[in-house]
Amino acid sequence: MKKKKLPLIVDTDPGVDDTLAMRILFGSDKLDIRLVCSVAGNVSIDLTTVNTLYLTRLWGGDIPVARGCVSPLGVDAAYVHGAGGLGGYKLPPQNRLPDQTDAVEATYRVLDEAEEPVTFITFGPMTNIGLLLKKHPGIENKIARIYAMIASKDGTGNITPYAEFNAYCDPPALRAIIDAGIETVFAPMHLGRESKLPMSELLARAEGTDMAAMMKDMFSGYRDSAAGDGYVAMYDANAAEALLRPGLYDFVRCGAAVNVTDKPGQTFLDADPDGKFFRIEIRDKQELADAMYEDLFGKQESKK
Ligand SMILES: [Ca+2]
Repeated sequence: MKKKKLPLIVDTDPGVDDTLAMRILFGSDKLDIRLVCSVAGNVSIDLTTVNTLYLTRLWGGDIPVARGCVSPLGVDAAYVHGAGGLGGYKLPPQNRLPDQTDAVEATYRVLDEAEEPVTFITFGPMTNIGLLLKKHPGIENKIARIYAMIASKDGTGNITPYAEFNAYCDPPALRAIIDAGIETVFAPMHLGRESKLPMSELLARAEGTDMAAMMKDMFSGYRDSAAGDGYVAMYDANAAEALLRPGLYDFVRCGAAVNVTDKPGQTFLDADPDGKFFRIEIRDKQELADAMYEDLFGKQESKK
């Protein structure tokens, strides 16, 4: 019997590493992606929406795309991801508009119509889901689980000394998810660096695929000082792989706390056998890298 596909909503702010994570998701035959929402984060909502629409049409066909929320703080990470969000890659001219103009209501409709709880994967700030919980109390019961690239496990940060970027952009939204007790699998900040991949190897493997030219341009305008020159920190891809290949990670049961006052966005994911949440840790870096290469570019003959 054919296995049922997992109903999924994707929430993203592309983003160079979002792009790679989306490629991994769209390449899977295990998912029933019902909606893709943009959210402001790496760049403004106008740009993340254009990028989300482009990437979804490229790899996901007619999956509906909804425009999400603006950034409450107006911060972005264009210094890492380039002015347009996709490094040095310039999108071909597009005239398509999002199918829905309000990601919060589009998400609500998908959940309301679903016969079973729906899983989420989030690669950006939690703004859309935070607002969803506020506007539609009780809707958390229709959310099966959230896989999220957000937070650090120990109160350290990248955008500030104490806050990870996605958590920093909207701490109250993250708190709303924690308070609602939605089972969340956190792919914390440090995994991005632990799973970093050399651009040269990514480009060599992309050779001959539809991603070759795009990745070359993308990497030309991308620089993450945390990963180091010549590397891509695979932050968002860890959330995708945790969903698709859970065996690559240890799922550590934990609590979750986020500071919304004096150190906004500071998070702690302390191990706790009675905790409601999970944080993932990489089991074997080489195995994970091989899985990411395969999910990005397909199975390849080993290079002699
Ligand atoms: Ca992201």
